Amino acid sequence: MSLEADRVDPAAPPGPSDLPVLLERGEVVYYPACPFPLLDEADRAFLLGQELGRAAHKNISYDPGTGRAGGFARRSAEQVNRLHRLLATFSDRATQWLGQALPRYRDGWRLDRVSFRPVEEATRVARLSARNDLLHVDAFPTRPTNGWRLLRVFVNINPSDERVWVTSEPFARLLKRYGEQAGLPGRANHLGWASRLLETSLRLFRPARAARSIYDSFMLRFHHFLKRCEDLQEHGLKHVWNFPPGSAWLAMTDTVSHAVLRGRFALEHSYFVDPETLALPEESPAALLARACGRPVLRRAA
Ligand SMILES: O=C(O)CCC(=O)C(=O)O
Ligand SMILES: [Fe+2]
Repeated sequence: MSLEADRVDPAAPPGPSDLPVLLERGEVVYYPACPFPLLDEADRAFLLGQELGRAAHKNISYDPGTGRAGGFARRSAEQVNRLHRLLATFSDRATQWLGQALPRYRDGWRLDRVSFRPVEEATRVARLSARNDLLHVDAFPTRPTNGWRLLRVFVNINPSDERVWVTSEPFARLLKRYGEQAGLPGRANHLGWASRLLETSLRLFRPARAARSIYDSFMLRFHHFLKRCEDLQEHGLKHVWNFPPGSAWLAMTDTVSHAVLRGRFALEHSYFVDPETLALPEESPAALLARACGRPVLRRAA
């Protein structure tokens, strides 16, 4: 790998008017100190002591919409309540700060999940499409967005160790380079038999759930394609980020290609950003994809 090792940029973070443009263009915005109040020492120690419930879980997760948490090993009612309370507090504080930092998105966004990532990334074992140490842009298999953007805030709560990311080029350039190979919508056979079978069975077993939009199917296919793409993984441009303990960073992860190489104990919150509120709607992945394949890719609102 041709790693271009670099320390994170210590420059002052951008303000509310520049931030949307940077994020939508695929920059990672870094905060040397988390810009909202974090947990106190006792709560952090409690959180660092939590374990995953079963091997199937990648992370401990919390849904601020339903108040439900999952993925952790249950020990007592008191522990479960405390974990809920901590994750809900993290969600409130992150969301409050983000609303001030990004007023443009605040009224339209939908809160997705909070996750706590207790597992060391350097030694995690997962099937290829679930591996986060390979460069990719995000597409959540269980939560198609129909063009809503993925905005995520990460905080490294490890008391002593950095979390290490690699980023590469943004979606716009990856689409130009690899879109055809990944299978642009509308091209013959863009869906392999396995994807067609999956789509059909999803519809059979969950008739109430709308089929994925063309956009969502492509984003998922592109996510898998990039992880398998030797050209990108081996020869792509790489920027290494060392996020120190206590730091935070923001990114639109459907645009910035990224991978996590090392670190444990991160907190994360995802948001779905309404495409109507974007600063650069013409540069969104959905608009770029529609232009690349010459057809609409989103489902119209009913
Ligand atoms: O855990 C991280 O630092 C990022 C992993 C990742 O790529 C993801 O959650 O989509
Ligand atoms: Fe990711």
